Amino acid sequence: MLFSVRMRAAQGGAHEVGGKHISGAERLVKKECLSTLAAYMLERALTHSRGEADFINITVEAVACSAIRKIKCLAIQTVAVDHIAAGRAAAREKLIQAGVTRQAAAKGLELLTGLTHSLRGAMLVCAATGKRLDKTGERGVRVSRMDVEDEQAYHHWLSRQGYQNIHIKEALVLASKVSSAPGIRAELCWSDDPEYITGYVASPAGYTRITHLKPFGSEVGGRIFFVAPNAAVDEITAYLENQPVLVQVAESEGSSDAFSD
Ligand code: PML
Repeated sequence: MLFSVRMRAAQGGAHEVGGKHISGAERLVKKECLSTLAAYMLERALTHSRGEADFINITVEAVACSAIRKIKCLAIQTVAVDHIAAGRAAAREKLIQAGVTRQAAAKGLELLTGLTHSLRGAMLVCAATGKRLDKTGERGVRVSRMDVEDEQAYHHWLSRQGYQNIHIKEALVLASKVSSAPGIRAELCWSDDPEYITGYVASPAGYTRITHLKPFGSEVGGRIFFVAPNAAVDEITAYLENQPVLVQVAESEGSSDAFSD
């Protein structure tokens, strides 16, 4: 048995009563890790660069191992750009390569740039029209119940490729789960951390980091999941929110080709 641990923190009261989102985290861990992890999550919510939380919710739920789906980690590529306009143009092209229409890619970018504050979850958008499909409003769809299968192997795999920071570690697990959902064509994300300007486009073909997607100092970030036209939005949402997933990395050096199923 594993335990799903979900943390969300806000300032000015709970999210439900209009508090500002400060931090969130998702893990799937063994029982013996629970108290250390809960203490780490509390500390993180109280010392975040978005501000100090005054509402912190940590939910712990048992998950049967038989319910867990194992999926492969997406391979990483980094595209270095000098400024936001170049970053957003690169993001648009990546989305188009992943099967999002030019119109939907432009609308998705508009939706993210048009936010005045960060959503806790993601917007689901049609990959053909760019129309928002989920009905979750200010909350967004929150991707939950995921982790890596072997934390040490994951950290080695990342650091062999020169990647160390917590943003990548967490975002790549989330993006791998999102890309494994039925009907997902691509994801576009940039951080709500004011000090972090790298964002990414992910799709079943891989995870492309783009080094400049938002202005330094901006607290507004978010995620758009582009879904195939006529995809079952309720089914995708249920998978993203409820299906427990463990992400596996390839065992041999920095390559995701080395998997044996
Ligand atoms: C986040 O931390 O909120 C999103 C991180 C996006 C980019 C992560 C990366 O550097 O690959």
